[in-house]
Amino acid sequence: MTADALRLNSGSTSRLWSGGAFLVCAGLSLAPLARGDGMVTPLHVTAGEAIQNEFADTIKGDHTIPRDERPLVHIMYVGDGILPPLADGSPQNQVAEGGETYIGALIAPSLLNSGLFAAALDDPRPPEASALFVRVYNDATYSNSLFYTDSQIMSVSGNTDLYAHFGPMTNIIDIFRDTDGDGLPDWWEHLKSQIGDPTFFDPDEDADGDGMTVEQEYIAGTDPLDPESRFIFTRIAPLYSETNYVEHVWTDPETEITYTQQIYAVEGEIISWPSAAGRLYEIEYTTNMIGGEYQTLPGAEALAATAPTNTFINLNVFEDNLRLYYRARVWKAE
Ligand SMILES: [Ca+2]
Ligand SMILES: [Ca+2]
Ligand SMILES: [Ca+2]
Repeated sequence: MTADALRLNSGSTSRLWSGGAFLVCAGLSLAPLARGDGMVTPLHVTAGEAIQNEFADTIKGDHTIPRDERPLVHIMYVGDGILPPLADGSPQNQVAEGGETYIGALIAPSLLNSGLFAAALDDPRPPEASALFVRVYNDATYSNSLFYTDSQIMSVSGNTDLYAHFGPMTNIIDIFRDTDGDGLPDWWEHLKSQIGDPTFFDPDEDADGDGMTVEQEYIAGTDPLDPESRFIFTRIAPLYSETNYVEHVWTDPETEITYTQQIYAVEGEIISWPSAAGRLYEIEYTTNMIGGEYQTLPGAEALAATAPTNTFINLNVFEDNLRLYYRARVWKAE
């Protein structure tokens, strides 16, 4: 395969599929979350007050039941905002390393039923200025929980311990309500409107002028008010062999200096795009962008999100000098 074999036509424009999928090219880069660098002092995260359940009763860490059967606590990174749990209760925000604990954990036995917990996030400790929050479920597993409560946002600063203060319990089913019936759940409109309006958006409008409607941005997990946030390939680059190369040697006739150059073979192609939790992706290719049939790229079916970026290495071998055009499809995992 030559370097030419997999070149993408970077002049292509967006193409929409039913269900919110399109052909994409061009550049947007999202930096992955930085991790702690060398700090090993544990970060203590503690409940600032007793946590109450949906009936305003204290959630207890009953010492008569095993630790992991007490109500679940997640300490999570804020990232793009405090996102509600998915329909199965699983978190959309990233849980910090060591950030899963239980009510009554790491506190004195006399405090087990006080509705408190403490957690120690050890190495890799969240880096300075990370934004964290705590979610407490009303059961020992998120899949069994019907309610949850989130703390306020806390910023990691030096070796200062963090104290979480909580709002009221929220019914997990309620957050999927769609008051205006436009297909965009209230929680998403509330979060993305930036003004807390649960009926803010028209799903067919392109509110930020980036070529994607609000509904498409909802499906792709991009920001409907940020034109830089859209579903595009952020990287398409050759993957060079580390061992397989052709060596060219020549001598400059004037200086009589001999040069050696290794030209490494292209073994595949690196394809990256911005991704969001709870989405699945598929990459298709064609050799003829004008009216050609797209086929699924072998190995690139129903790829789970590794937010904020997914990368697929295409190692499929095609004929030499065959130019491929890609498009990606995204849908929400059920
Ligand atoms: Ca709605
Ligand atoms: Ca848009
Ligand atoms: Ca956008």
